[in-house]
Amino acid sequence: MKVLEEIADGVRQGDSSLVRDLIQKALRQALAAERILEGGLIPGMDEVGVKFKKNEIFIPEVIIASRAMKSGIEALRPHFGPLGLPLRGKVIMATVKGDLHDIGKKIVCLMLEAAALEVVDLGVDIPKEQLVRAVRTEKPDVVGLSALLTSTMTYMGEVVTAAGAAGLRRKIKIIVGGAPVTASYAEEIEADGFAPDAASAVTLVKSLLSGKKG
Ligand code: B1M
Repeated sequence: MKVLEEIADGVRQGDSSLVRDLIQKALRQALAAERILEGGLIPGMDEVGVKFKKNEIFIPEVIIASRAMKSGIEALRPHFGPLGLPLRGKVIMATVKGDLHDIGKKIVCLMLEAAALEVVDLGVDIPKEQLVRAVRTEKPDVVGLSALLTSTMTYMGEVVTAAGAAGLRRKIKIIVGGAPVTASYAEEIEADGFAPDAASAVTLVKSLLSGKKG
């Protein structure tokens, strides 16, 4: 679909206002928010990733593309939920200490909110002490950790250990995700689950909540 390709191109060019305008155009064409996200914004950012890896573009271009991506996510936010459904559970989300990547995490937050879950997004570069404090004050059902670097992924294990040491491990489910994270790594650090993408994160949280509450 032409408008989706144009949105992907807008992200690649890092043109935030173009991306926002094109999203409005796509919405006027009655395209669903999920389709715009999955068929326009994400492919655009994926291509930025490929070019970055091949050294065809550099950090400044990636930052500008990231801003356009985030502004697209914000433009879509009102068109996802929570559709007036009662809240079904509470999730704290964080990108772990040392890691500044938050585009994927924001998409996970958006999809969880659209599934009528309450989401508290702590942000990026979050140390385990802050997470423990947040679990005590927010009393979430689930804690979702995101990491995009192989060097920061290991910090997820430290968060699981810290939650245990604080006596909170049985009160929450901890799930992990992000490009370098795998199901076997989640198992290794004794997390309660792994999701490869935002849609799977919603399915995982729902299944953990029904197990926990049922
Ligand atoms: Co960075 N970066 N980056 N970067 N960056 C990667 C991750 C990298 C793979 C690029 C590469 O070399 N090919 C590489 C990591 C290599 C590695 O460790 N294996 C890398 C590097 C090296 C770095 C720096 C070290 C570069 C430098 O300074 N020399 C630096 C580190 C900074 C830091 O964090 N301390 C750095 C910086 C940056 C920017 C700031 C410029 C920018 C981030 C902007 C931002 O997020 N606000 C950036 C970006 C944008 C990328 C790439 C190009 C794109 C990431 C992205 O947003 N993808 C990335 C290359 C790539 O991934 N191909 C790269 C789109 C997003 C929708 O996907 O985040 O995977 P993703 O999220 C998905 C799933 O992973 C999943 O669902 C999401 C949606 O489906 N998911 C979860 C994510 N979290 C989840 C949590 C869940 C469940 C699912 O449950 C809790």
